[in-house]
This record gives sequence, structure tokens and C-alpha cells, in this order.
Amino acid sequence: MAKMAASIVEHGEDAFRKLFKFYKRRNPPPDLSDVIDFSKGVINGKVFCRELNTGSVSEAAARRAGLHPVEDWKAFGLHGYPGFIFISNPFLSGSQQYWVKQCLKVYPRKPNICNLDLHMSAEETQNIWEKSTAQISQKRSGKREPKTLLEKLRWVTLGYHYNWETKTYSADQHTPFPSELHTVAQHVASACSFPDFTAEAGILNYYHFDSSLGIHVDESELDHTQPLLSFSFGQSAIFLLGGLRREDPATAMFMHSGDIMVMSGPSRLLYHAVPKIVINPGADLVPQCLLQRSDVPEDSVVRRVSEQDWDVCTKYIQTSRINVTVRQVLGKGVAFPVGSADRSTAPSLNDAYHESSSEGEGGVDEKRMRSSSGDS
Ligand SMILES: O=C(O)CCC(=O)C(=O)O
Ligand SMILES: [Mn+2]
Repeated sequence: MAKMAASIVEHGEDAFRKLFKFYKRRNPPPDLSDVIDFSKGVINGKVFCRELNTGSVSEAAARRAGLHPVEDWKAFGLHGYPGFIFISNPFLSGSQQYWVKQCLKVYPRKPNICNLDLHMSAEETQNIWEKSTAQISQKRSGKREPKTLLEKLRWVTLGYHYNWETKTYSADQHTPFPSELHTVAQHVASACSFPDFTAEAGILNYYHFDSSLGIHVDESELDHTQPLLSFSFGQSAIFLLGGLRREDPATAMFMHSGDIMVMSGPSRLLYHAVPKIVINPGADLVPQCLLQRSDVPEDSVVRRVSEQDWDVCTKYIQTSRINVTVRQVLGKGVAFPVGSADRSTAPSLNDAYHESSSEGEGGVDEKRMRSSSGDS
């Protein structure tokens, strides 16, 4: 069994899709022994340690953003994937809780846009958190109850709001990008030697234990010289990193809570996918790093999460993962070209669903990410 994944990769044509299906399978569960786990350090010939630009962010600035000093970050590269950087959880204890809370309570708020807006009125999707919390905190395990709006959340867009239908960003669909997320993204980009990176668009993905995200490439941004940053919180995921062609073989790796991935340079336009969420085996289901006492300084942009809010976040995160991607859309000093519509034929983010399910079709919101149980 252990060699199953390797032999699929060697097969050649459509190796990525086969690997995706291999890891998505539930019965019998897939063998995960070929999945790279960066949290265990350099353990095989594929992974190497990467130097970061330690002078780019002061220790005080890093701490104010809820991050360890850059010199303490554990960063890795993968042979064969130049420009791909994996940073193993650089967050100070106590700061990830804040990002989980922002993603669940703050970022889904108007004027940001979420999947529920596609078939619900603005009034109905107002205050998703407030409308859901009472029901979530009273939930008894094992009992089937109607899903709250928070549990139906699949994506939220920030800054330049990605249009899933046209596959474009545009000047007229823009709201302010959250400044605290901008700060963290800028520090991470600087540490990776992209000091000019500007966080302009965010896509937040909300995964439940049975969700997956199909094979796609993120190419709608107009400047591909800047990196794509990806932050993970909550349950772990298996992430597949492929090549420049859809059928190129892929490498599987875990993304745990707090991990950051940077796709830059020759890796900026690689195909990738998330076939599986892996639930934490601990008794309380919450990753250890989300349970630790806070080391965040008082002057941090990262604020303490109230017990009441954290209670709801904990319940949510026991079966879910949140991923935040931060993108620069425009080149420095460049505006959107007039009348432009970059409609490429390559499977891009909104085509991702094609790869992940054989179920019936829903709207764009349901198509993008799939749950095996067919929820909506
Ligand atoms: O959830 C992830 O790790 C990947 C998300 C992603 O690829 C995207 O939003 O474009
Ligand atoms: Mn992507």
C-alpha cells in the first residue's frame, strides 16, 4: 500500500487527478505515509531548509503582528519546485485564535462578499456570526440539526473581490483590505524577499471534514511576479502541488494549523488542490497550537479573543479548516486595463469543482468546493 501513491505518480498521463482521487477516497482510508510533513523537519531527499530574509522585519514588528521573530521561523523548500516556500507555523502562541475569530466573525461581514450572497438577500447574510452563535453553542454532539449560516459558509472574498463567473478582478468590485491581515502578509512576503508585495485581494476558504478543493491554478491576478500567500488554521489538510501542466505529477504535503505557504517565481502558477481534510486525532479535536496560553504582546494588532467567542470558534474548528490566500492583483503603479477580461482556458479557481466530485451541480458557491455528504 505504501507504494501505491508513488506508482500512480509514475503512471504519467493525468497522474494528478489519480493522486487527487487516491487521497480523497474515504473507504478504505488512504495510506498517508508518502505525504510530506514539514512539521517533522527535513526527513527525506525532497525537503530542504530555506534561508529567509531575517533582516527584513524587526523582531518587535514581527511580535506586534503576532509572529515569532523571522530568524526563528522554520522555512523549507522542495526540490523541483523553485519559488515554493513552506513556513511551519511561525505564529506566537495565542495569535492563531485571533485569525480564526476574524475569519468567522469579522471577515464574513458586509461589505465583504461570501458564497451565501449568491442566493440570499443582503439582509439575510447580514450578521452571519450573530445569527449562528446561539445555535452553535447549544449544539449537542451526535444530534443532527439544521446547518447554521456559519456552517454554510464556503468562501469569503476581501479587497478586490474575485468574480467567479468572469474569473476576473475589477476596479469596481473593491472594498478596503483588512489592515491587520495586510500587515501580516507584508511581513511574510518581506521575509521571503518580496518587500514590495501589496495585499490587494483575499480568498478565504472554509472546509468541513468532508470538503475538498479541485485541481486549479490561480492566474487571474494581473501580476505574477508577486507571490501568492496561503495561511491555514484549524484542522490539517493534504495539499497537492503539481506542475505547470494540469496532468503533471503532484507532491502531497500536510498543511497544519498556522502553516504558511508561499507560491512565488516559477511556482506561482503551478496547479494545486486540496483532496482531503485530516481531523486532528487528539481527544478534543482542536490542534494543540490553538490551545496554548497567549504570548502576544499588549501592543499587538492581534487582540485577545473573548471566551464566549472562542467557545463558538472551538466548536467550529473541531471539524473544520480555514484557509486564507492573500494575493497582489495589480503590478506596481498599474491600473486595470480598460475593458479587460482575462478569460483563460486553463482550469482556474472557479473550475476547481470539476475535479473534486461526481455529484450533481449547484451554483458557483456549491461547485467550488465539494463535500462528500452533498451539503450546501
Ligand atoms: O485551501 C488551500 O490550502 C488552498 C486554497 C486555494 O488554492 C485557493 O484559494 O486558491
Ligand atoms: Mn489556489
